[in-house]
Order: sequence, then structure tokens, then C-alpha cells
Amino acid sequence: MSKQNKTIVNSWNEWDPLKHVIVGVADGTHIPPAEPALDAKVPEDSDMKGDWGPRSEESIFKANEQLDNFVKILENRGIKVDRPTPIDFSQKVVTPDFETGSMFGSMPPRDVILTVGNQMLEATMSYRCRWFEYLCYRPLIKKYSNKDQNMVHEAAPKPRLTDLDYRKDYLSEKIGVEKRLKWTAEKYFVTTEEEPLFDAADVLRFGKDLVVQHGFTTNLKGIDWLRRHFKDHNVHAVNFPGDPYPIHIDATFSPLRPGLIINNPDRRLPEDQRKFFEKNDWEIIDAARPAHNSPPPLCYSSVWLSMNVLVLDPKTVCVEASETNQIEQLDKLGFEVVPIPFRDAYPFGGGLHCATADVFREGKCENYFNFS
Ligand code: DAV
Repeated sequence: MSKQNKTIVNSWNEWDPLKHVIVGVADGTHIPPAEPALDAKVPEDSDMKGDWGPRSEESIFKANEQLDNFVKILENRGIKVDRPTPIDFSQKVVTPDFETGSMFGSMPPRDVILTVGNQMLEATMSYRCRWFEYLCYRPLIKKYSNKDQNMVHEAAPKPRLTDLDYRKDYLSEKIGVEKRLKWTAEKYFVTTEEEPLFDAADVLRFGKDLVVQHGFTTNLKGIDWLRRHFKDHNVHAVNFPGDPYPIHIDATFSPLRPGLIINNPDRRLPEDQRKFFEKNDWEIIDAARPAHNSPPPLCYSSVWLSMNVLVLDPKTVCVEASETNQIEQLDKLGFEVVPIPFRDAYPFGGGLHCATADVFREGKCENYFNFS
């Protein structure tokens, strides 16, 4: 007797109506010890330099309050929400190739899990402290896979993350922003081309087309791996000179609905790469400037989490509640803006887009780009 199959996993882009999503949890999050790729991302004047160990109980409590409130707001809008299962992040990460003193956390699911259609793909990751983070999502993925016969669970090849993966030039204590900007403009990033590396948050989904940021966390071999893996897709590499710490595309380039993308004005997409979007009638506009001059304490991310928005459907967008400029811009563009207080969660790994991973959006795989 065949059991009726239920589709659980389906999401092809960043904007179709969201029905089911994973929202991260802050429990047990650690500030990991120094390691090459992480060091390259933490700004040189950061309050986090040299500090590692568990985050304070108070900061975890406050982050969880905002995460739980975000969950309630989504649920009140009829969106089903699942949460990952944190593991003991105080454990060392040890493989035959490397060892590091602790793990990281399970607040930003977007970094780890890439949903493309009926597939959930675990990214390679490029920080040693995040090597085992996929384990936090395995209980959910197991459940989806048991219920949905068409769901495909994939894991990208686990990287070795030996010292060969990282450029020694980035290990210097003081590089300076000027030199960083020169290096990133030349695509001389901290990660080498030793083996494929990517974080899921470097990938944006536009139906048949996947747009992937080449930067600190994703290398060209990682993009090539994605191209070979998603054979029915067109995979495009982009990069954003102007960002001295380029990790994850979602505080830089955010599609809001078919035909409209906001781009960080300090990290504009180069002219030759814009052509592809413009030829296909996609408008790329400057995002509003952040309302804050600095990120909250002990935060890895920049003030540009202002544009790390979660689109609920092509007319509705969740924006951090204190980001008044971004709210005003989206309001003028005709969106219903759902304000979400979230700054206490930022230090745990990002904003509203980072803190989520798609399970189900309505709609199917469409072609938004006819000319390559
Ligand atoms: O601007 O610091 C943050 C992206 C986090 N997923 C930034 C990028």
C-alpha cells in the first residue's frame, strides 16, 4: 500500500510566498578561538580580537528572546517554523587534519543549509569551528526526508581545511583597510584554491539561476563544484570590490522581488557584472544607508545587516525594527514592512536573512534571465 507523499521541501528563490522556515537558536553559542579564515573576517579594531569562549548567559537570553519573538511573528502570519538542535559548542573540533578549541553555534542556518527546489545541501563551510555545524540541522532534515519522498538531502564534500586552504598574507596582525580593499578588488582572498569551499549564505537563488559571491568564504573551486552539482542551473560568480571583509552575499546584494535588487552602495557590483542583470530588466538600486554607525558589541558583521532582510512574499519584507532608513526605502518601493527587533541577535551570526533557512516557498523553478 503506498502512502500519500507530502511535499515538505520546495524553495526556488528568495521571494516567493514563504510557508515553512528554519529559525536559528542562540543557546550555547561560543566565540571561537583564532583560526585563519575567521581572523581575516574579524575587523582589526574589533572588540572580539583575542577573546574566545562561551558568550554570556545574559546575551544568549536576550538573543533568544528576539529570535523567539521573530518566530511568533512568522507563525502569526501562518508560516510554519522549525528550530535546529544545538550541540555542545564548547567541544573541540578535531579531524586528522586540524584541531581548534571550540565550535561556533546554531544561530545562522542560512550559512550552512542551501535549499534549492526539493534539495537541502549542507555547505562545505570554510571556518574550522563550523566544520560540524550541520549536525544541528540533521534532526530536522531527517524528519523532512522521512515525510517527503522527493526531498533530496545532500552534503558537499567535507573540506580538509589544512593550512594550505588559507593565504598566509592574511595572518598578519595589521593589514590595514587600504591593503584589504586592494586585495579584495584583485580577488586575492584569504581562502586559496586548494579545494572547493563555500558557505550557503554566499548563494542567492533566482529560479534557474544561482548567483554566488566569490570572497573569503567561497572560492572559485566551490563555485565550480556548485556548477557541476546543480546541472540544470546557470551558476554565476559575482564579487564586490569595496568590501574589505567579503563574506556572505546577503548584506551586500538582496533581491526583493522579480526585477528588483538592493545593492550595498559601498560594495557595488562591478559594471561588467551588472550588465547581465540589466539586460534582463532587473533593476539594481542602492540600499538605504544603515541607521547605526557601528554594530552591537562582540559582533562579526558590519552595520549593513540593515539590508539583510527576509522577504515573506513579493509584497512583504521583514526588516530590523531600528533600521529606519531601510524601512522607509522599502515602504516607498511599495512593500509592506514587518519590523522585527533583532539587534541583540546580530552578534550571534547575522540578521533576519542569516537567521533563517528556507524549507518551503510556493512556486516553481522559473527562468528570470533570458540573455546570458
Ligand atoms: O556585512 O558583515 C554579514 C553577513 C552575515 N551572514 C557583513 C556581512
